[in-house]
Amino acid sequence: MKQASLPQSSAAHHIEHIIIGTAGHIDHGKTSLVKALTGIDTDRLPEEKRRGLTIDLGFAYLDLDENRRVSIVDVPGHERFVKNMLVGATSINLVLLVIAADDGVMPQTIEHLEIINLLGIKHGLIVLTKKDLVTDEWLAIVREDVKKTVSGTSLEHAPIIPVSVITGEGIETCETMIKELIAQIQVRNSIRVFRMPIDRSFTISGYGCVVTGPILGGQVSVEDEIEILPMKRALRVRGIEVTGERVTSAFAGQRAAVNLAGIKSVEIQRGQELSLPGYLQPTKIIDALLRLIKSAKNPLKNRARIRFHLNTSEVMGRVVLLDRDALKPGEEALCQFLLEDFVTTEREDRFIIRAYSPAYTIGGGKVLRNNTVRLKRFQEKALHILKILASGNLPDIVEQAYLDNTHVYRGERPFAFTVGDISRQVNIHPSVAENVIAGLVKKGLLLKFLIEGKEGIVHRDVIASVKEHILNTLSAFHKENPVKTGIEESQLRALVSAGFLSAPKTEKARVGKSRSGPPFADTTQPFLFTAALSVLKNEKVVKIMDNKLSLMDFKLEVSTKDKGAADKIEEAFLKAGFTPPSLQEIITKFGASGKTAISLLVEQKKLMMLENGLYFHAMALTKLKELVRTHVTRNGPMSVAQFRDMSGTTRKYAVPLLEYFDAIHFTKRTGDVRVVL
Ligand SMILES: Nc1nc2c(ncn2[C@@H]2O[C@H](COP(=O)(O)OP(=O)(O)OP(=O)(O)O)[C@@H](O)[C@H]2O)c(=O)[nH]1
Ligand SMILES: [Mg+2]
Repeated sequence: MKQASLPQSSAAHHIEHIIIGTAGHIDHGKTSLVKALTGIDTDRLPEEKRRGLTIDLGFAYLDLDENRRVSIVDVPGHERFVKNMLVGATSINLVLLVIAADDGVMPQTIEHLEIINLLGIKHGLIVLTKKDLVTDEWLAIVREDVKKTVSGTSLEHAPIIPVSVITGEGIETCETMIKELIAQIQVRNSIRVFRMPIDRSFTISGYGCVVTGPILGGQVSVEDEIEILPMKRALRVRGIEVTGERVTSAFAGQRAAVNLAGIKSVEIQRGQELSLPGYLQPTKIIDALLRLIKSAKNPLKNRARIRFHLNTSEVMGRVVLLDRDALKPGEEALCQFLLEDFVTTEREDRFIIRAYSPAYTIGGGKVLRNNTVRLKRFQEKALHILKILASGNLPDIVEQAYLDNTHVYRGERPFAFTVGDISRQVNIHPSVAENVIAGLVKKGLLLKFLIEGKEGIVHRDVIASVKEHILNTLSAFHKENPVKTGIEESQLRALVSAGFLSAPKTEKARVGKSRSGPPFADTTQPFLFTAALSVLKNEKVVKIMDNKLSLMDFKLEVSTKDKGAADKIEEAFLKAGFTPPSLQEIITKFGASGKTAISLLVEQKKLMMLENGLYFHAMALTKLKELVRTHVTRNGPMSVAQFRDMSGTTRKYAVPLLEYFDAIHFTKRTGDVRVVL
C-alpha cells in the first residue's frame, strides 16, 4: 500500500478539470437540458421518474473533444431539495443557470443564484429554456428581467442563451459557449492535498463499497492509502472510475467513483470525506467570514441557530458574531460557528448557511480557520488575526500562523513549526508551504533551527521575546550571585520558564497572545529555549565556560577587601595541608568577606567542598591522591585507619575525604577497605 501521492507541481498533470452544474427553479428544464446536451437522463430514482421531478443529484458527462470529458451535476429545483442542490453546488466551476422562458425568474432562480454568488462561482451561462413556448416579444421581456436579476452577482456578465429541447434550437450554441467558457477557467487545484467529499455510497456486488464525489484537490490513485473523515480510518483504494471509465488515477476537478477496501458502504454517509492520512482534522468550531444575502428578511442575531452546509455535509450549529450583535442583510462579518457535529474542512472552503426552520438560504462565506478554539467576542487581537486570514494573502497568513497561539494544533508545539505543520495548519500543499516559508526566511521574518536533528522554524519576534527573557534572567542571576561565574543551562531554562509565568506582560511578550493565559508559557519547551540561546551565543551576547552560561560582559566583581581576604585564606589552606581550617574558623577571622572569599575560591576551583563546612585546597587533594595511589600500589587495599596514619589528617577529615574520592570515582570501597580505580 502506498500513501496517496502528493503532486510536486501542476506539471504533474496538465489538464485542469472542471465540473459543470445546473441551477434553477423547479420544472424549468434543467434535466431536459442536460439530456439534450449529453443524451443522458440524470433522473435515476423511481420516485423521480414517477413524479417527473429531480429529488437528488443526477450525474452526466459531456465530451468536449476526443480527449476531454467533463462531469455534469444536475440539481433539483424544488424548494424542499435545496439541501441536495447544495451538495452538488459546492464543487462546480461552471454553472448553467436555467430559467424557463414562459415562467421567468422564480423563487428558486433567485435562491440558487444567491448560492452561486456566495460560493464564488464566477463562470456561468444563463439558459432560457422552453423558447418554443413563448413569442419573441415575451422572450425579450424575460431577458431584461433576467439581466436585472443577475446584476451585481457573479453571473452579471454571463451570456444568455435561449434554447428549446423540443425544436433543438440553441442547444448547439449552448455547447459552443460551454467550451468557450471552459477554456477561460483556470483552477489551480492540482497543487493541493487530495480531498474528496462523499455524496453517495453504495455496494456493487463483486466489488464492495463504492463512494462518489468531486475531487477538490490533489489526486488519488489505485492502491493509495487514504483516510475517511471524520472517523479518521485508514482505507485502501481498490479501484477508481471517472465518468464511467476505469482509471488508475483521478485528479482535482474530476468526479470519481472510488472502490474502497476495508469498509462497508452502510458505514459511510453523505458528507463524510476522503483525504490524505493525517492531513485534515475534523472540527466542530470554525472561524469564518460570513455574508448575509441582500434579500434576507431579517438581520442575523448573535448565537442564531442555523444549518451549516459545507461541501457535501449539513450540520446544525450556532453562529457567534465576533464584532457585532446582529448582521444586517448584505453585510459581511467575522464569526465563529459552533457546530453540533464534526465537519471536515480546509481554509478557504466555501459554505452556505440556511435558517433552521423553515429552511431557506440566508448567507454564506469562506472558512478562515478550522483548528481553532472558542474565541471571546469583541477582542481586538483575535479580530486582527482573522482579518489577516480573510485577506487571503498567503505569506501574511503563514507568518501569522507562527505568531498565533490560538492555533493550537493537537500534539504540536506552538511557535516552532515544520513545513508539514504549516501545511496542515494553513491548509496548503507542502510544496507551497515550503516556498512561502523560504520567502519569509529570506526576508528574515522566520528563522530556521536544527536542534538535535529536528528542524523547526520560528518567527523572529518569538525568538526575540525568548532572548529577552533569557537575558533578563541571566542578569538577575548575576546580580544575586556576584561571585558565581555562571549558571548551568538546565537551571537557566527552569528559571526562564518560571519567570515567564510570573513576568509582567510587556507589549513584546504579548506578540503571540490572542486569548487569556500566559504569553509564551510554552517557552518551557526545550526547542525554543535552545534556539534562542544558540542565537545569543552566536551573537556573542552570552558565553559558556566550564558548562556555565553567563553574559558576555559579566565579570566577577570582587572588592579589594574580599580579594585580599581570598589571598590570605588560600595561603592559610596551603599552609595547613591536610588539616585545613573550618568554615567557622574562617568566618570568625574574616567576617562577611571570608564567606565571599570562600565562594570566590570555590568558583575558581581553588577550594573544593567535601561536605557542608569542609573545604580542601585543590592542590592538597591532588597531593593526597598521589599518596593514596602510591600506598595502595605498595600495600594493597587501604583502611580508614591506614589512610589517617599515612596522611596525618584527623578523624574529622578522613571519612569525608575518602567518601569524596569514592564520589569522584578515584577510589572504590569494598568492605572496610578501598582500592584505587
Ligand atoms: N416545451 C418545452 N418543454 C420543455 C422544455 N424543456 C423542458 N421541458 C419540459 O418541462 C418539464 C420539466 O422539465 P425538467 O427538465 O424535468 O425540469 P427540471 O428543471 O429538471 O425540474 P426539477 O429537476 O424538478 O427542478 C418537462 O415536462 C419537460 O418536458 C423545452 O425546451 N420546451
Ligand atoms: Mg430535474
